[in-house]
Amino acid sequence: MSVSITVATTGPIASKKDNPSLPTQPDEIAEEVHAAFLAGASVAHVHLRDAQDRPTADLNIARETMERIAERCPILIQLSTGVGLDVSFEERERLVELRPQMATLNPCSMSFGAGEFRNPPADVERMARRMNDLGVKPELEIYDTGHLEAALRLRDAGVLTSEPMQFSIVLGVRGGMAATPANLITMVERLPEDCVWQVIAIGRANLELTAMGIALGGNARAGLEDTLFLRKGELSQGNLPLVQRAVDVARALDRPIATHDETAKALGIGVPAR
Ligand code: KMH
Ligand code: ZN
Repeated sequence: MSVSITVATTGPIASKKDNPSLPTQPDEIAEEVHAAFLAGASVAHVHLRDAQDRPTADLNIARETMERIAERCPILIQLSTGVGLDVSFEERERLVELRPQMATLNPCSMSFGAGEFRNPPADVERMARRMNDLGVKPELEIYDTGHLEAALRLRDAGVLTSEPMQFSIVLGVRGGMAATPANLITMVERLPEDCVWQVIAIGRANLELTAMGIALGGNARAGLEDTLFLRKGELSQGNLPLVQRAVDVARALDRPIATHDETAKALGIGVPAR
């Protein structure tokens, strides 16, 4: 089974002070996504920043970023609806109106570092229904064991109808599950049959848990959103080294890298007409 690699170039938290190679502006993001695509990434997980590099759900910036990516390569675009902790849910949910092929859906509220990540049940349900209506594939971000049950309840209630379900098991956010092999295995054992899943390993355990996810049959995510470092004390010079590393791990484990059309097919979504 091939591995679909997602590049997560930017995220909501880090700044260029933390890693000067962090892409924040549409052209910078598109350049990094293109390099990742050429290295094997088939999905781009996209966070937007305004001109001052603050997280934003501005639709013009989103449109411009999507266009800049699309003119470079046919990678599948997954807009983050997490956006950033200081952006209201109402602004965040409007991003799905741009009809990216995919968008994240964070099913529960939680503490997130020193902040609060607000995803109230009624709002989540409304966004899930809208994603269904617009044909935007949800990627369910699972930060704790109960988040999986919340997602499955939405499926059982007929709110989430897209098959196969697509999950990210997020490990290492302060406020969510710790980044440990035991937590990963517990979550993998509890996933529903026939779903698509990947590990999002935040911070120091990024390499080990990404490799474990691939070894266990999952997809992989790589990029500066999840770790700014290639190894202790060594900043990654952009997203490419992290993507290349995930590709190398997958190949070492004898799992070929999925093209963007193979990924689209596995997810049951249309290939971009570009
Ligand atoms: N950085 C992630 C753990 C999303 O993109 O929807 C949180 C996040 C959510 O950024
Ligand atoms: Zn994100």
